[in-house]
Amino acid sequence: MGTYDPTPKQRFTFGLWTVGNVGRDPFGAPVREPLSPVEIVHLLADVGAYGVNFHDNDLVPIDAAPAERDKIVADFKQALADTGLVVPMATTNLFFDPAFKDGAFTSNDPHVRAYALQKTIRSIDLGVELGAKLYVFWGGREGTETDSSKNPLDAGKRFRDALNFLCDYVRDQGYNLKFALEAKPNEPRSDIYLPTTGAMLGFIATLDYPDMVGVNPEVAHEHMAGLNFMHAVAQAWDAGKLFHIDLNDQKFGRYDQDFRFGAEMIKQAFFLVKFLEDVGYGGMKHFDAHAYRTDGPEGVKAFARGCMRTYLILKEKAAQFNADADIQALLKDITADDGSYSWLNGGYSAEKAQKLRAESFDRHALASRDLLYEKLDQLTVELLLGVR
Ligand code: GCO
Ligand code: MN
Ligand code: MN
Repeated sequence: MGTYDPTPKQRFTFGLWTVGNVGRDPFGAPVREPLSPVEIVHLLADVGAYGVNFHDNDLVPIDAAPAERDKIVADFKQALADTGLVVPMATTNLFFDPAFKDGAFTSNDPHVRAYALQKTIRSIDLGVELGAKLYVFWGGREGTETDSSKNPLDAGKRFRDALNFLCDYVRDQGYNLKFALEAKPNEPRSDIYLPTTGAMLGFIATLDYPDMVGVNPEVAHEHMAGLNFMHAVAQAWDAGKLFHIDLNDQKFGRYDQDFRFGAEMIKQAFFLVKFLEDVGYGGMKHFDAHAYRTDGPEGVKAFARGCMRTYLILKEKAAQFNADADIQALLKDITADDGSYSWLNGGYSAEKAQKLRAESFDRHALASRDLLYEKLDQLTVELLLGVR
């Protein structure tokens, strides 16, 4: 058994907005004192994180004067230097300010769209200045309450134009920066465009520089829609598009709960970690979550440590699964191949199609096989419950 104490080499990251979350919700006021960005960097270093990510306005308030901005950025850089934390990812807040109430890049108002582009360009400059190699786009307000207000084809075109413009900006500046699109089905808008990771993957193929753009799937966002997150991650991985990942947890179908990783759905979290470890995902493991509103400063640290510990425990469980003789024997049986149909591998040919037509199959025999997935799943559950 390992110690499960996180260290920077495991590449766990948090946003300023995660451990910095003050516990405000639509029904209640903040319950925690705000922490400065410098305090957050030190907190994250204390708990063993590798990096810290931010929205432009997590770091620099939207109405900061240039001198104030420079001081904040200098202090933040000093905290990074003092702790060794890095900034792998940055993003723009295009959802909080009332100017974005009807969207940013997809707003019906060209002035709002231009402002969103300007804000993003400035924020990209700031992210790159602090070392970010990845830039996330979560279109928090890119949606509708009523479809009488906006044509989704116009919205899609505007979003595409904005991303193309920004890709060209990055190329023009010579920045070493890639983009990752983050889907969410709803909240805060009633409907948000491109609501799933799969939708984002389809959209990326329509961009001018698809190679620069991948996805940032989030557990909670696929779970809000009742979907299997690991399957979405696998599709992104298969497409070479898993540029980043937002780890957290939540119950299916609820509001965006942003709970500690593994707090709700241990089995889903296990298969996710197993997938990431089995394929050798080498990107950042970012926790986009926050502590329960019931908790104060100690609870926030327990939350951050808990996210990372659970990941490391599940990583150990995944190795145990891969080494478990009973589980592996079952898997070997399940996937056994006697080679009878290896002639079908390697693609189509007219001869193969001809030969296939002539084959006869015993459907009853095919159906009669007892797959023993019950046994396999129970072994998995017992492994997770710690009795294997
Ligand atoms: C949310 C989103 C955000 C984004 C963040 C970075 O549901 O609030 O997940 O936390 O991840 O804006 O783009
Ligand atoms: Mn979220
Ligand atoms: Mn997120």
